[in-house]
Amino acid sequence: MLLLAPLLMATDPDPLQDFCVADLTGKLSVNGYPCIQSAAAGDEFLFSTKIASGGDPSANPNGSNVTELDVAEWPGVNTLGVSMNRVDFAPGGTNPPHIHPRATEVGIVIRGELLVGIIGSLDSGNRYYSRVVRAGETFLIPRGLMHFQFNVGKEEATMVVSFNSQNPGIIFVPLTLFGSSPPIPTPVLVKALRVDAEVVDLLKSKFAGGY
Ligand SMILES: *[C@@H]1O[C@H](CO)[C@@H](O)[C@H](O)[C@H]1NC(C)=O
Ligand SMILES: CC(=O)N[C@H]1CO[C@H](CO)[C@@H](O)[C@@H]1O
Repeated sequence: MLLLAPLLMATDPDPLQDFCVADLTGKLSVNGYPCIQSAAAGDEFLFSTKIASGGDPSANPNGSNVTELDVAEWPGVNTLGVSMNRVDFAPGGTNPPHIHPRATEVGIVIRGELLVGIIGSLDSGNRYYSRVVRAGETFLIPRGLMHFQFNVGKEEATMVVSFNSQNPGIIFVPLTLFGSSPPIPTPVLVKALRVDAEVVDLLKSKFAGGY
């Protein structure tokens, strides 16, 4: 038992070198990607301009556009337990209710005003926490809690968020329920959501092609 204990308590090991720039062509292992040769890891892996500008938030039905900066976009974060995203919002646009299964998120609104909503687990009585967050103000999303952002301003809005994971992952709740592949059987959703099959089928039709 004593010999097993350290294994059971193991978490991500501390980095053993200054950095381990991801070799994205390498085979993914438990704690990220293998490192490229350190001689090939130059300054460019410690700096990025990817979120200096954002995407067009009007190009899709949800009215928001995410510019990702996780390990796939920024190989330098490999094994360091951090990453970032920038999200741009059209007026009335939303980053739909979603969950990051592997990370806590901290964010700052850099222009405009966003309604940020977070729903606690049943431990909190399913509590809805929310506030309108304005330019310069920050918010915190504990790991695993469902949350959303919604642009309540008249202009475009932008936020920049950071995660304590190089690969936080994302579970979009509407897409998960109604757009999984293959789909969740309709009788399950009829029972769980307490609505008729027509309602479930209508919702499924909205997400059949993804988001
Ligand atoms: C985000 O914006 C870029 C252009 O800036 C566009 O090419 C891309 O399709 C947009 N993404 C989505 C999901 O709307
Ligand atoms: C932030 C967000 O939810 N973006 C999604 C909006 O819709 C497009 C597709 O239309 C998705 O790819 C984005 O992830």
